Amino acid sequence: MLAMGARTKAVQLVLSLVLFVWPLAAAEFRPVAVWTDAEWYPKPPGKYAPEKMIDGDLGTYACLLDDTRTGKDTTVYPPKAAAPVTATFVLDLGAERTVCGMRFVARNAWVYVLAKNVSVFACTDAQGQKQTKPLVENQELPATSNSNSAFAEWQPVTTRYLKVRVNDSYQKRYPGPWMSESQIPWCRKVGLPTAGDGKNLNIQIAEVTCYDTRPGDYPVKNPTNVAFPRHRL
Ligand SMILES: [Ca+2]
Repeated sequence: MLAMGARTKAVQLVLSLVLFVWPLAAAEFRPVAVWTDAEWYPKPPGKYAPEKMIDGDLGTYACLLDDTRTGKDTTVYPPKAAAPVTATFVLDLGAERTVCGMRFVARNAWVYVLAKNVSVFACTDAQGQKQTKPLVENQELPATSNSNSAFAEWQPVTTRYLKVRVNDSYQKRYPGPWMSESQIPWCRKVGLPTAGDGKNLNIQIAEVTCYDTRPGDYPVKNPTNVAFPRHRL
């Protein structure tokens, strides 16, 4: 009888823990498909395809090429690409989900090549043409590298498809002169990935996920009266 009572208490404890934790745990949804009308870096074939941003592998990344070729320089790649570096893609969550934000994971390298500014829309088709509803517009993302994440957030919405317009990328010519005169030549010399030389204008994304509750690693600004938050001490 005593054992039964202890077991019941244990079950109650587990249940109450589950009920307590369940609403707080953020669910992240990995899209099941991605569509884009942008080109992607073609060599070697498939290595930088859009699907690499939804394959669950931080070591792979999509490399979308600038789709607004407003420049004159044909020696850059893609030819005539120019800032701002832009592209559009549509994520298919596979089913209707209630989502309030998107995580953009940077490529695992010491280079800033992730999206810099995005607008996100809900839509009702896989190519982002129908009933597009703006969720967040011209959201500036922090410069992010080394598998770290940048976030865009909006009021919760239930949708299957999300259209992302990248309004600019960090992968363009960085302001000089120290990058072009020292950092970039040094990277080339020691064989590290380079970015910011203005020769390649693209957007590189290792992973994209959507979430229903703000994730625990979302960077929250310090309250104005706190020098350093206790949870980060
Ligand atoms: Ca990937």
